[in-house]
Amino acid sequence: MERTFVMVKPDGVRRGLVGPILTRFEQKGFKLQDLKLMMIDRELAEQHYGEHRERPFFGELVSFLTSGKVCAMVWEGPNAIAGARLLIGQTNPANAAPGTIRGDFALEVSENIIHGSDSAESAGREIALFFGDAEEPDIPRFNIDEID
Ligand code: 3AN
Repeated sequence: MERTFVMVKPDGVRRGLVGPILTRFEQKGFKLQDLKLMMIDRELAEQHYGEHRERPFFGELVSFLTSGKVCAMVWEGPNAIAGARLLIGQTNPANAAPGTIRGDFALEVSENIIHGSDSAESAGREIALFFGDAEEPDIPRFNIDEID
């Protein structure tokens, strides 16, 4: 079993694509482990995309990510990291195959709807960044079996 971090970016949330995206992950068979709709501040955006700090589009990327709410999620399943990237499609929507999320819903790399972790190391780092350590959840959790 593997866990991955997936985030619907502000363009996806604005366009009402959270539902269709959740559906695709659920239809594939991945299990939703955590989810929150949130604004991210500049510091979190810069930490999340730290590896792109030197790239010419970094400022634009951070402004875009902080321009509206994102939907942060943790999905679990066999090969969840690579599997999520297959559902998401190529970084540049112009090259993303039809049937993928970017292939079906986006046109340009600067607004490509969704992020998915690219490795086990990134997944661990990003889940901790957005949801805190599993041992110390940052919000109270309810056990669904204990709710009538
Ligand atoms: P992916 O999100 O598919 O892992 P990365 O990690 O290469 O792709 O890029 C991270 C994010 O940076 C992309 N999701 C995209 O929003 C943005 N990005 C990548 N390349 C460009 C570019 N040439 N111009 C503007 N934004 C870009």
